[in-house]
Amino acid sequence: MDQNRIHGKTVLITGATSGIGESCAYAFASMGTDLIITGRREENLEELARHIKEQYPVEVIAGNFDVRDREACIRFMDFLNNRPVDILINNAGLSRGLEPADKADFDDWDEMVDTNIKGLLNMTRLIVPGMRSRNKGFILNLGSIAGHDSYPGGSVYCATKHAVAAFTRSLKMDLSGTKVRVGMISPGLVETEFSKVRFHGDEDRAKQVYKGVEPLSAGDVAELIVFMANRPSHVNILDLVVMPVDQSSVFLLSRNEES
Ligand code: NDP
Ligand code: 8X3
Repeated sequence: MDQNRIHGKTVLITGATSGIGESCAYAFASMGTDLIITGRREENLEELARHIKEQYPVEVIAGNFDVRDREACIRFMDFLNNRPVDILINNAGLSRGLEPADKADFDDWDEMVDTNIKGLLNMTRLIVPGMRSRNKGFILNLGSIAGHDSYPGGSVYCATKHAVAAFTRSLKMDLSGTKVRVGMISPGLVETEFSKVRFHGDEDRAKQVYKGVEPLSAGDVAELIVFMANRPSHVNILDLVVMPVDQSSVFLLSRNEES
């Protein structure tokens, strides 16, 4: 069995109120990692904190804020009062809409850019100085296969994930000479609230995305994120691309039409 190198460390997870972030909270707690969980839906955060504390002997701190709001991010970091964050999971993110670029909604674009890029930048800028001064830490960004390729209707979502990929590589270089590790994970299709959010709450349309394929689960991705965090301190996985076996590219899904 793999050695546990993250027991007693502290992980801060953005977007822990559902999907991959929520699964990461359980996966890290099962390793004995203390949690700082954040997101906008306060009720979900409270429920998650309660469930984790019932099951695992770890500390759980919840932060209810919007990563787009830089002042709120700063206030939360002040509240943490220099508590060291060993692992930062920049997970909060979303897609909105699937319209061609010439018909897309400006507000959808703003929301994706402000959350997926600027929110991630806010949290990284606030947390990395502590990691640099301690000469250790791990920043894990949620990329996507949409950060490696583009697809019609995904123009701005794909652009935000390409930005995450570019930023991740630069950040690794900026931290060259330190022992701080930087990486990203680039999943394909994962069944979470992602498609429901993309289609503004249209559950039927969201279900069609996963019809006839076995997508990744949030737990599959969380397991890999824990694996990345748990590597020896000299091992840096820069990018881990993972898709379900039924998916071979952003375009190629093998659907079982009968199911
Ligand atoms: P979910 O919609 O289930 O989760 C998204 C999380 O992000 C929620 O916890 C949400 O919390 C949080 N979030 C969104 N906007 C904000 C904000 N402004 N401030 C704080 N938190 C925010 O989707 P996933 O779990 O699938 O998505 C997680 C990440 O994984 C995203 O970055 C996504 O792009 C990426 N990804 C997803 C894939 C997929 O197929 N599902 C594939 C590849 C990457 P709340 O609403 O409470 O704020
Ligand atoms: C989510 C995967 O292919 O829907 O990042 O963009 S995809």
